[in-house]
Amino acid sequence: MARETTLVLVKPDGMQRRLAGEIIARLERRGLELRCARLLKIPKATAREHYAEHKGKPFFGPLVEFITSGPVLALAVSGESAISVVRTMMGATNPLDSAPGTIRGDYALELSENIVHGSDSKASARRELALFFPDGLV
Ligand code: IDP
Ligand code: MG
Repeated sequence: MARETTLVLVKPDGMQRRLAGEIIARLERRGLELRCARLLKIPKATAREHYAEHKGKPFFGPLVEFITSGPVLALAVSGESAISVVRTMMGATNPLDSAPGTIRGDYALELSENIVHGSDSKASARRELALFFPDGLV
């Protein structure tokens, strides 16, 4: 058990559906702390880097197109075991498998439009936070 910081993105579909406030409220009510926030349209190069682990997969191109299709809200979120706690709150990657009560399980039906991103490990969190908050604020 340790205090961690993780990257959460409210993806373009979440922003378009005005779910940013709901997602922030869930994170805060859980006891997590917002450390930094940025509303931005992700540059293509940043998106490719962010999703580098998926390079070569058939959905990589559409994924980069989608994540750069509109503004996202990037959040640095801290708390006890924040990385896994946020992943559990998000629900399974495919919303058809996400449990009710999770963000994806409550608000999504499509794998490619699943509302939120959350870092999946300490190494990913470090790498992704540096991509979205490069000024050393986090
Ligand atoms: P995660 O967002 O739960 O960490 P990843 O496997 O890292 O899931 O995939 C990144 C994103 O790519 C997913 O959130 C989802 O939107 C999309 N994705 C994952 N697998 C597929 C697929 O097989 N087809 C289309 N989109 C996918
Ligand atoms: Mg992932």
